[in-house]
This record gives sequence, structure tokens and C-alpha cells, in this order.
Amino acid sequence: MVVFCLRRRCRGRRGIGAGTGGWDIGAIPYDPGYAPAVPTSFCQSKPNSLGCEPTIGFSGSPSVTGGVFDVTCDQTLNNKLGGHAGLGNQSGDPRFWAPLGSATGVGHDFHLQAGSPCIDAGDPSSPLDPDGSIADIGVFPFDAAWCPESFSTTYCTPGYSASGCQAAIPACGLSSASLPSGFVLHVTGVEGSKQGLFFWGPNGRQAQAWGNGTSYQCVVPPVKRGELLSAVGTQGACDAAYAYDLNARWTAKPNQNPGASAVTQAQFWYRDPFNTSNQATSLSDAVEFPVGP
Ligand SMILES: [Ca+2]
Repeated sequence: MVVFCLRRRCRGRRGIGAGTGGWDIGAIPYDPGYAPAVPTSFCQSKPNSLGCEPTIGFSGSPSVTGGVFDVTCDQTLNNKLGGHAGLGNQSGDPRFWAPLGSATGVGHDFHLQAGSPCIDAGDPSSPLDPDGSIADIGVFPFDAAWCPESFSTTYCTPGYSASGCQAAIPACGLSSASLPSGFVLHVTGVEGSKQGLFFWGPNGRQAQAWGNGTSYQCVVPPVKRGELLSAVGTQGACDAAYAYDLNARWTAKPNQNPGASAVTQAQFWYRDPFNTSNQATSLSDAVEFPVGP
């Protein structure tokens, strides 16, 4: 049994016990056998001031691709899931990294992915999250740097930018030819205030010199590219970081999906106009990963 926390006054380590208003955060046991047609409350607590007992559960048959949750206002015992109106109630995919675990052994992971509706959706009067934002719903505050096991391997050597930055590209989560999200390429140490993009291909590794500079093109062409990402970070500093969900990209662009079982390589390219080589761009190191089903 896996326990994660939602807005209930139960046993959650982030429970705040406001008791009124329906903003409580609590814990419920995860039950893979749960079906929404069965009116079972996971965690009993006192009704809030609205007379509600907010409940959370998976809507429909739980599955790796499912993961839809539904907080309801249980004003009557036969009125459970289904997007009821009420303070704090919402329905949607919480975007946990791996709520049902994985056949590849990663296990359950209730950390929130970027874009989760749980982010900043907790009780606004409860203690702030470590990043100073409003409390998130769930046992783990959103952590942009969270990086689940990915079965990936980094290789190749990052180039030096004009400001001496070296960009590193770890991969987080499970690469999948069919899941809608959950495999994120992160790149850190990028020179600030420069646009860049991720690219990838299933054709193998290489270390092709990038002009007469220090970077290498480490992915055998032809490659597929993500969109050009807006510049972040500080001019002249190595503080820029980007995250890119390849599962989501492949869902949106099926012709860029290398397909299940393809061993794929990826890298980050960014503008570097003051580089003294004959290239005005630089490259990170590279990462290789198998694409799952
Ligand atoms: Ca927050």
C-alpha cells in the first residue's frame, strides 16, 4: 500500500488541519482495486464547514496511462466522484511521476511533474512550500529538479561557451513511445540569456567536432528537433536550465517518435554568439536511453 496526501485532515505529513473550508491536506491509502462506482471514502474525517468530506480516488480503472484523480464533495453517501462543485474540489490528472509504479522497477513516485494542477493548489493559509510558494496538494512539494531514475546514460563532452559554461543533460523518468508525459530531458549549466533546443535521433553515438570549437555533435544525424526555447538565466552566467518532456513531444508530434525499443540519443544546442570559434552556437554533452513501450 502506498500512501499519498491530498487535501484531507488525516495523517499526511503536510496535513494542516484547518478543519473548515475544505482546504485540508491529508493522506489516503492508494488502492489499485478502487473503482469509482464503489462509494468508499479512503479516509474518514470530520466534514468541513460546507458539510463535505473531500475524497480523492482514481477515476476509471487505474492504469499507468490513467492516473486521473477526482476530488469530490461527499455531501451524500451516494454522491462521489464526478467533478462536484465545492471549495477546493477539482478533477484532473495530478501528473504524478509514476503513481502506479512501473514494470521496469522504478516503483511508485508521487512527486509532481511540471504542470500538475496540484501545484500551488493547497490551502493558501497553510505554511508555504520550501520555494516560498503556496502549498501544493500532495505529500511532496513540487520540485523542478526532481529526477526519477531513467535508465539513461550520459556520454560525450560538453563544449565551453563564451563565458566558460558547460551544459549537462541528464534525463529523468521513463521514456515511452505511448505515455503522454513523464520523460524529461533536463539541461543545466547553460550560458544565460541564450535560446536553445533539444534534438534527438535513434541512429547512434558519435563525437563529430563542431567547427573548430570545443563542442561535439554527439548524435548521429538525421535528427529530430524540439521547438526553439525562450532564453532564461543571466547574461554571462552559467545559470540557465531547461526541461523538455519528450513523451509529451512525441504525443504531439508522432512523426518524431523513435518508437518502442529504439535506443535513442539526445543533446542540447544553444546560441553562443560570442564564442571565439567559427561556430556561434554550443552543445551540451549527450544522453542515450531506450524508448519503452
Ligand atoms: Ca507551491
